[in-house]
Amino acid sequence: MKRENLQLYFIMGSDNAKQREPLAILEEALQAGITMFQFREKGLNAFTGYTYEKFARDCQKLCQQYHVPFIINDDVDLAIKLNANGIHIGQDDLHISIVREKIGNMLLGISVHSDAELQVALQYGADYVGIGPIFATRSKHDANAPSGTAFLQKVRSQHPELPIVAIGGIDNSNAHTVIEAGSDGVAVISAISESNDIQHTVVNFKKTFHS
Ligand code: 3NM
Repeated sequence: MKRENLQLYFIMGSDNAKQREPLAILEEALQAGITMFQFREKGLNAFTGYTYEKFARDCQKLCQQYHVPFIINDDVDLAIKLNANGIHIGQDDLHISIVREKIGNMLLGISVHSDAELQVALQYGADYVGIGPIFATRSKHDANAPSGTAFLQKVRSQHPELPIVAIGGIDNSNAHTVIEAGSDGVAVISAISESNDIQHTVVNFKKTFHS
C-alpha cells in the first residue's frame, strides 16, 4: 500500500454523525481531501440488516467517486461481499491468520498495542498497523488507557518502512506530535465528524504533513 494513503484516515459510522447526515459528512470530508475512509458501524443504535449494508454501499460509492480507499471495520464477510479495498481488525476480532486467508490480497490493517501483537501482525502480512489510543478518546467506549507516543516511536525506529497510523483523541492541535513521533498519518473520528467546518479541519491536518 501507499503510505501516503494513511495521512488523513477518516473513520465513521452513523453513531458518530451527531448533528448531520453521515453521508453528507463523508462527502464533505472526501471533497476536502481525506486519503482513506473506514466504515465502522458500531454502538447501540447501529444499523443492521439491509439498512446496514445499504449504508456501507452508499459510503463505498462516494469513496469510489473520489478515488479514496474504502476500508471496512471488523466485518470480513461484508468486505468480501462488497469487494472493499480493505479490512481493519482489532485484537478482539477474528484472528489475523484467518482474516488473511479469507481476504487474499485485500488491504489488511490491524490495531496493535504491544511488541507481541506487532510480531503477529507482521507474521501474517498486515499492510499497516494502527497504534492507539495516543490521547484520550470519547469515540470508543472500550478503548485502552491513552498510551502517548512512546510505543509508536519504538515501532517506527524498529520498522522504518512499516505503514503506521496513529489513532485516539487526535485533532488539529496535537496531530504534529504523532507525525513527529514517526506516524505516517492520523486516523480520526470526532475531529472530522463533529467539525463545524470540515474543509478547514482537513486543510489544517494537511498542513501538519507538509510543515
Ligand atoms: N480505535 P477519535 S481509538 C476507533 O485505540 C478507535 O484502537 C482506537 O476516535 C484505538 O478520533 C478509536 O474521536 C476512536 O478519538 C478514535
